Amino acid sequence: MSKKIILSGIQATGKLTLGNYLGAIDNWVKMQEEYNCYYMIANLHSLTVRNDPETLKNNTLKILAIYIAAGLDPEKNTIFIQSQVKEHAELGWILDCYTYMGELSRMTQFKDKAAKHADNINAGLFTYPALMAADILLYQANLVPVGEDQMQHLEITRDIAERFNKLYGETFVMPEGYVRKSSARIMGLQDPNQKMSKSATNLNDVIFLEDEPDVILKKFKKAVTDSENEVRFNPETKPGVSNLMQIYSSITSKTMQEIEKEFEGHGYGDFKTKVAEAVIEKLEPIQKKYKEILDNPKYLEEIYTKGAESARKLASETLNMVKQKIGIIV
Ligand code: ATP
Ligand code: LTN
Repeated sequence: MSKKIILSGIQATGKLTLGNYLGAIDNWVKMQEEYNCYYMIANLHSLTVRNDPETLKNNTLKILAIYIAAGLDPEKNTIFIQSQVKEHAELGWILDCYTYMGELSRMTQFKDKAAKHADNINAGLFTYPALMAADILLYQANLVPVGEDQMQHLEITRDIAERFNKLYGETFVMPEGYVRKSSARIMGLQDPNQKMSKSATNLNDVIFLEDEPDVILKKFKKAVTDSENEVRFNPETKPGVSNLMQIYSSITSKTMQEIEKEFEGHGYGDFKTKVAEAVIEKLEPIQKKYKEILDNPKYLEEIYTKGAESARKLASETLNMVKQKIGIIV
């Protein structure tokens, strides 16, 4: 039996965070043996906010370097840059025409980003989910590993696919979202009621994958907790401590009970240091490899060139089928 297909991606806007790593990349690494995986850098999606051109280019390559440094094997996976496979933009347009304004206006990501960038609520920000649906459907993906915040986009993708299949007969495979429970939503260290996000304004809220060990330790030490001084899991009443436990758990694979036991009778100071140390230890080899890879732009170019070639094969097959069905001359 042929392997199931996975597709996922990360926008090339800003520096990657511990949330991106635990919520997305680390899961991808675990899936690469079992599935036929397509992992992309969503640089077209990045255009929905304003970027400095040079920074966008650098961020695209940095994310690629992180993918490899974190353990994605370019021999086993198809790793590519979205814009290099033109079929994404083309199917994106087609799917725009099968997506309703009403559906798009319900998207919480759109509402959040529109509030954050009130001076630039562009049409691309609004139709973002149709392009994301194209990313997924082009590869007939069965499974899409993402953080919990992306599940609404998965649902709209399924709605679009189903609508299209009803109109034109079986065309797209129905994708399922896949969220790993332990790291579904890593929260900010300063505001544990908001997800940890690349575009946060308070830098102490976020652990960036590039942060030096002393910076990581400092940020964890400053993390917001509560006045109980008891390491106990309860996201409702103890969001700060629970978030730190979540991070510790997804790195060490310990259960919440095991963590509660480990820190019974210890204060928060000790706990925070242990969480920081676990994160530092996990990130150190990744950071080392990341620096080496970034120093070798030729290697990166080889990877994305080969990835795009391989991605194009499946993408163009799907796009041609779609065009034939809707009456666009191929
Ligand atoms: P932005 O802040 O610019 O919206 P982001 O940090 O949310 O960016 P995305 O590119 O939107 O990053 O997300 C890439 C992947 O990382 C998605 O699968 C998303 O669900 C996951 N992810 C992002 N932040 C978190 C988080 N805090 N916890 C778990 N998963 C996350
Ligand atoms: N919208 C996603 C990034 C993204 C994506 C995709 C994720 C773009 N295309 C396709 C999975 C599948 C986000 O994380 N903000």
